[in-house]
Amino acid sequence: MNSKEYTQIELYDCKPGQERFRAEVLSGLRKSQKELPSKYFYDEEGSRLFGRICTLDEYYIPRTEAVIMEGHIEEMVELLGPRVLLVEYGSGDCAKVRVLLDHLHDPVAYVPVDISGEQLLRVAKELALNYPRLEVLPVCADYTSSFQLPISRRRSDRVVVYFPGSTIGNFDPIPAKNFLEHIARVCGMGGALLIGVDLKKDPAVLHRAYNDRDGVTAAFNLNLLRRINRELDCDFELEWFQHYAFYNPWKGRIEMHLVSLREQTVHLDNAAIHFGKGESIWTESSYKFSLDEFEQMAATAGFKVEQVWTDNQQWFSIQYLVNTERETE
Ligand code: AVI
Repeated sequence: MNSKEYTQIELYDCKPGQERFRAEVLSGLRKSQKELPSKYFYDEEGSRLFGRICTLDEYYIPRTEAVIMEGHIEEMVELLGPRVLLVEYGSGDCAKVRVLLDHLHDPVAYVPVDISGEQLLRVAKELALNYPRLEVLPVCADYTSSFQLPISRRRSDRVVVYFPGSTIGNFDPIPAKNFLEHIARVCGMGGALLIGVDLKKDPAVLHRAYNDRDGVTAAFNLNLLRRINRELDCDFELEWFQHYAFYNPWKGRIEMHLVSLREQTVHLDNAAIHFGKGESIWTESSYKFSLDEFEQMAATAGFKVEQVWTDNQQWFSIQYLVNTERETE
């Protein structure tokens, strides 16, 4: 094997344990507006269902983002420059990053970060085979908490974080700003962020995207309860909860809930959690931005928006941000 080829893949495991999962579920269900963190959607079945959502006609995000990427990839890699260390948050099946990896000039390493360890190791091995000159350093972690970036063998000219899919929209405004600040520290002064940002649009389009006719999004939402039953030995009766998603124009976000169809009590450890008929568990927010709103939020985190690419309908954007303020952690 050529010494420049990297096919030995080791996983850096910083995955949150079951105890944290249990604690976050319990504290969310004890709130007056019950809630569950959306990051727990992605067990094996949840990741599979999300993969199906991404193929739905109604869910415009992946195809719109892909069209923008493909149409502007040359400009993007020019801006990113050579010898980049590329970090992807929430890398999933690592499908999107391939366009970048195919075009980047001599990338030093690729660090996919994901909470789903088995999938991560499998796709990291595949990538290492497909890109033998690239060092692949997978990190299994909840990327919303801080974790140590692995050190690449070759020195990079800059660290670039890739955060596609508008997952930034799944954070509330203050956590979103904190998260962008954390990214700024990871990529360091002069480092950059290439991020997918979903834009404000006709609420009817948004409503359809989160209420697809095949009920895949509903199954994705309900699967969270199935996961909690299985992993935390809880007794949610899934047939008595219903998916409910709507656009809240005042807050500029889709809210996804699970509504209790009757009065009922659910048990978790020693806690009995009571639900009134019609009461909901808030499972996800998906914020939609105007270009100005996003630019302002990025600026509060120390990022300057240098370039924005959108589709013809201005439904989605990919933005290139440079860290002008924050030193590395
Ligand atoms: C991952 N995230 C950007 C998706 C979204 O659109 O907020 C998750 C999703 N929820 C329902 N459908 C898709």
